[in-house]
Amino acid sequence: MKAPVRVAVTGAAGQIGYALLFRIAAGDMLGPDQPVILHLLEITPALPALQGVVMELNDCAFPTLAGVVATDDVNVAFKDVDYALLVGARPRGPGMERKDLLEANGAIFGPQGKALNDHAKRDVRVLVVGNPANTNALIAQQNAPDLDPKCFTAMVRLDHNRALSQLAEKTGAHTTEIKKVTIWGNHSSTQYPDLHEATVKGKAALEQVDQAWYADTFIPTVQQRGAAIIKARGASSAASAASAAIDHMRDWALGTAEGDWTSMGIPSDGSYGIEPGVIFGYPVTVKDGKYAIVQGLKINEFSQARIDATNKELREERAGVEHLFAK
Ligand code: NAX
Repeated sequence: MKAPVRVAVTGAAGQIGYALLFRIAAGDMLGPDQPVILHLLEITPALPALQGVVMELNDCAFPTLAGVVATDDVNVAFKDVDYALLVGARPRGPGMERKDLLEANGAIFGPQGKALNDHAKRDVRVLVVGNPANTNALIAQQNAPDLDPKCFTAMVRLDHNRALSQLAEKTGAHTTEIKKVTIWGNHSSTQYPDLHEATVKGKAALEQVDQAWYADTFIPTVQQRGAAIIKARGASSAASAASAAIDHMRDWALGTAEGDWTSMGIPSDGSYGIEPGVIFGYPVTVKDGKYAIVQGLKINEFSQARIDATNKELREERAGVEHLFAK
């Protein structure tokens, strides 16, 4: 067994938290030889419920669970952490405007960014799941001036996995036989699930499905999948979101498979014409713990229009939260 690492999870008593913690503790995220100490953050009224979750975690007697810290103090939660999964967020209430939602989340992710800045390991890997995930990640990043901006990422992996699942169902393949799917841009309905480079059983995906299915069924189905789950289940995606968070962190820590890539929301660096300043879904490979944007892909007119639309939305979200950035 390796020495334990510290993994913070916020919103730990929520529904994603309940699906996530047991898998992290069981070794699904960092491997069966990597013990973890969980740092669980909740708001004060949720601490009794969190205590119940801690009791259950202990009752699992996981070989890879080396300790649990449960707290409502963000400075304790992020002390010396190697990984931070920021799940807890303010949901959109009835009649709440987008502006109010961004503002309410700024009050959460600004202080959390600062606490990471002050207390986390210098190479902390941060994944923001709480919505609006890309812009919440940007707020946290902009309040952590002493950390490498590349420490901050947002989750588009659930969208990526949903795209794999839709394409697998359509082509009769297994998701493991599909490579090189990309989610560009925002984790929202403007995201662009791109199949131009994707292969199914080694052959171009877009030669195996017709363009009408791609444009009129596949893309909107992936974009609207979150709403479809809410309609069916009466609650938003939880187990699948937790599973995607595990996938994102595992690939970031342990690397992507040879000959494939994944999608991560990461700070834009000018690649594919996306100027720095937003957290953007890109195709990435990971090696030795560092992610890199897949370069040199040809972007046709169809793709460019969709990448532009999701970029525009992220720039608008950014404009709404710039006043929350540390000077
Ligand atoms: P829940 O409402 O079940 O849980 C959220 C938890 O966060 C609650 O227990 C709450 O007490 C806690 N919390 C609130 N403010 C906090 C703070 N300042 N510090 C610590 N904890 C805090 O929501 P859940 O279904 O678990 O979803 C969590 C977030 O994930 C939501 O913002 C949701 O929109 C988002 N999602 C993101 C997805 C993605 O792909 N990026 C997909 C799934 C999900 O919709």
